[in-house]
Amino acid sequence: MFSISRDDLGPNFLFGTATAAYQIEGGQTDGRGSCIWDTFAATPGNVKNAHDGATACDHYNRWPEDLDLIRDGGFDAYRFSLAWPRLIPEGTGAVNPKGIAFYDRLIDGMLERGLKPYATLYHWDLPSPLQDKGGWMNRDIAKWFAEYAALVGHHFGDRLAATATINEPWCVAFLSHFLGIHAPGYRDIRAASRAMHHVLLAHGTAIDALRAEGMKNLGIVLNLEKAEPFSESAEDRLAFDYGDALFNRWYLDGVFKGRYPDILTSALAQYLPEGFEKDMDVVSRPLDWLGINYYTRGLYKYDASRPAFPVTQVKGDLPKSDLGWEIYPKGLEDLLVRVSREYTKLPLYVTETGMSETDDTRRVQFYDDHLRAVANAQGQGADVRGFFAWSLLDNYEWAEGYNSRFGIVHVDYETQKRTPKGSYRAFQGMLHNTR
Ligand code: IFM
Repeated sequence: MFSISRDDLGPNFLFGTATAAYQIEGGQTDGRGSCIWDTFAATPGNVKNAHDGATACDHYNRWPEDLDLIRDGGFDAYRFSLAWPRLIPEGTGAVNPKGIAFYDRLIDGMLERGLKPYATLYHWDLPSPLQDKGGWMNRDIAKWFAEYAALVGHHFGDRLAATATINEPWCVAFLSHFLGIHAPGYRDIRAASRAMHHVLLAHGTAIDALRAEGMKNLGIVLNLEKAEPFSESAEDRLAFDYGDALFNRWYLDGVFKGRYPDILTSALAQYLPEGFEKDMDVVSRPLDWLGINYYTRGLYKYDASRPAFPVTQVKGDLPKSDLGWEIYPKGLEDLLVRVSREYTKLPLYVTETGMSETDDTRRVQFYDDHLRAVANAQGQGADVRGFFAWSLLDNYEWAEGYNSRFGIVHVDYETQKRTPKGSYRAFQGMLHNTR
């Protein structure tokens, strides 16, 4: 059980659980097109055990049971993503009616159960035909994504409580085009620099397209970390400045200040798309809320062997999840306060937090501590309005495959049986006020 109670977060605080289409849906039938994760996972060496999302949690068929679990847990909202290749199999052009019908059923199913639909347009499943044209490296993605956004707004907009354009642009750009860990698996600084700008440009064109469809309550979901220097030396502080700029400030400054950090525009000058400055008013379109996904801190150390970018990220000595990520609730508190002081007074939502762990008692403690961190941030003036647990279900953890388990509900992948864990019961106890 949690030590924190619902009242500690304020009377209208929203609780939800989050998932993403590729990680749970499966159902690669009924006209769904190929996406970059299908081919990335099919390429040996990219994903542990060569796992892929072909079946995942079979949510495509089992969604009623999954929505029942969210309702019975006492949650108010469900954060889910729509699969672009299910709706527009080629990425642009012809629409798949069976894809529209699936999300009609899913969204109506949420409303019937009293759950608020919190939608994300893009959670990493780029249609393969668009990758063939360069994907996020191609400036035309701003048009392609706006076309897809308009379709979602047109068909589902009247039933969505809130809509985010992109989930975790750092992952879309840097993790996938520089570190090569996620699809499409590039390790190229020019590719990454282009994707870093185009992902935010496409966010802005999608906001325009959604507004043109009359939609309200629009935002973006950034994955942010509590960046810290390894020591207080001048060198490590410089390393921290680079690391913080690359992970946090590129996206926060871009979206809320309409400019990118100088330290990066200098370092990446020769790789960024020419004339990117002229796009910054689109990048910084006004929003209605900001989603923050928080998992851990980033600890930065000076590395003289990399003169162009003298930084290395090191592991600290905090307790860790089974993926080796440091557990740092105070980092969430500090981050929320920082964003609200330095960037925006918009409502903030913790759109994801959670841990990969088989010992669920640790997950209960994790959530209790992170909810307390949110309450502490509220006490310092941060306008935090909601918290979504990542994730409802154990699911496809990208390059880690199915062995990493983030769910508050266990999934047996042989039988697809769902079994609520202690962490689900802890939320249920708190949300039904029975602790
Ligand atoms: O599983 C992911 C999710 O897709 C995006 N945010 C982080 C989670 C855990 O790695």
